[in-house]
Amino acid sequence: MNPIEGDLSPPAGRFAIVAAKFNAEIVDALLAGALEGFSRHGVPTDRIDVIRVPGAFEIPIVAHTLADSGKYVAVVCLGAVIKGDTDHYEYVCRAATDGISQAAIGCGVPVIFGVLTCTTEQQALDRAGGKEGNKGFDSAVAAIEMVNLMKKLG
Ligand code: INI
Repeated sequence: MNPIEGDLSPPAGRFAIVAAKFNAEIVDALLAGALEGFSRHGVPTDRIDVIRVPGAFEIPIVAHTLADSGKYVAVVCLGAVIKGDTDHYEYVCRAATDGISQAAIGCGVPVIFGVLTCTTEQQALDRAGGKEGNKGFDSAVAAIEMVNLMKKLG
């Protein structure tokens, strides 16, 4: 067997982060985690562009545009969708998940899903620097791993 995987060595190139403004307190914590994840793995802040969008629903079109631009080696998507009293949550989650995965597949550039989909605000806080870690940090690490993997596969 010859396992092929991406390592966490610092890749060259620019990264983009698309971050929703909705549930800003949580997404800002994810963003801080992502920047920390990049910097700890040798990607400085001046090689990262941060683009803010109104909500998770708007992430896919911007992620697709960025991934397609040829300017970035990977795009990290950050958002927090929290269940309310209606089924609105389901539609926003579906649009974000489907759209983000389509952007990655359609552009051939890693587009990382760092969108929390939670039943309660506490679950989201726990995953945005709380007791369950920081999904933004994990997303930055996944982006680096995927860039290095795609390089090996190419
Ligand atoms: N956007 C989010 O990012 N998180 C949410 O929890 C959310 N809820 O629950 O409504 C949300 N809605 C806004 C949506 O993403 C769009 O910005 C809006 O519908 C305009 O298209």
